[in-house]
Formats: sequence, structure tokens, C-alpha cells
Amino acid sequence: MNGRTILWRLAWLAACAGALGIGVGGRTNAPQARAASPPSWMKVDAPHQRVSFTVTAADGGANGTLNFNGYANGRMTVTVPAGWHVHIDFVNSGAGALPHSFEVIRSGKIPTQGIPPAIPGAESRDLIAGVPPMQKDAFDFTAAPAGQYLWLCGFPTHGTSGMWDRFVVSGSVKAPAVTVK
Ligand SMILES: [Cu+2]
Repeated sequence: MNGRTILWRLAWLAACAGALGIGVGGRTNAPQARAASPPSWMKVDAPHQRVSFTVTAADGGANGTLNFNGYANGRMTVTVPAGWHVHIDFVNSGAGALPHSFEVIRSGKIPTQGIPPAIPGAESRDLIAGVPPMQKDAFDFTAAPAGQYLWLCGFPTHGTSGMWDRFVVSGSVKAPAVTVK
């Protein structure tokens, strides 16, 4: 077998492994982040470096309704390029009949209730009292500085009960993205 044939066989093996979802040399049974097609609740306006999210609190029964868009306990990661304008339409679906709120905090220990947001303007009204069931709010902020953040519900004990997801402000990505695991 000459060198070219060996290279071709390696390429073929890599292609097969990729098609089967097998990481070469990696574990095959670990949960992996999925880069699904953009969710319907994200609207990207790339020319204006602007992204809008509809964030629904208590979207179905996941985590006893303590979730954002169905995800809790950091299962979802939302990434936005640094410097982009972010608009959030926040909706409390009413499932679970509890108030909820939304804010961006630095990644780290989950507080027992809302704290001042890490990014100016990145919070819904009545952070600790919450937005009542079936009500909504809207707000805007600039995604900066780059770093690791969380989306948190500031209603007492909701965050520590898992009502949080990951939010990354990235200095290297070119477009917003949502991954779940
Ligand atoms: Cu909540």
C-alpha cells in the first residue's frame, strides 16, 4: 500500500466515523451538545448585529415547570457575539401558576434570589417578585463584555431549584447559536 492509499483509507475511516457520529478516539455514549437548526424563538438580524429571543418561563413541565423554553439546570447554552444588541420578549406561560423573572448574571454560584444583573438592562421587571402568570415583559441590552454568564429566574428559590441556563458572550463567534444537551 503506498502512501496515497493509506491517506485515502484514513480519510474514508474518518468519514465513516463522522457519519456514524463516532468521535475518533472518543467515547461514543457521552451526551453531546447538539447544534440543532436555529429555534423558532430566535430571530437573527446579522447585518445589524441584532438578535431577538422569545424566552418563555414555564414552557411545559420540564423541571416541574421551572424552566426557560423547556430547559433548566444549564441544559441549554445560548451564545451571542460580543457587542450585539439583544432584545428579549419574556413571557410567563402560566404553567405551574408561579411568578417568574429573567436576568443575566455571571456564571458561578446560583443565588437564592435575584441579584443586580451582570449586564445593564439584562433583567425583566420585578426581578424578585416576578412577572405574574400569563404576563410578559420586554427589554434590551448589549451583549458585553465577553464572558460566561447565566440566564436566571430571580424569584426566590427558583434558581437554586434549577431555573437557569447558560449564556455565553463570545468574542470569537460570528453568529448567535443555541445548543442543548
Ligand atoms: Cu421562576
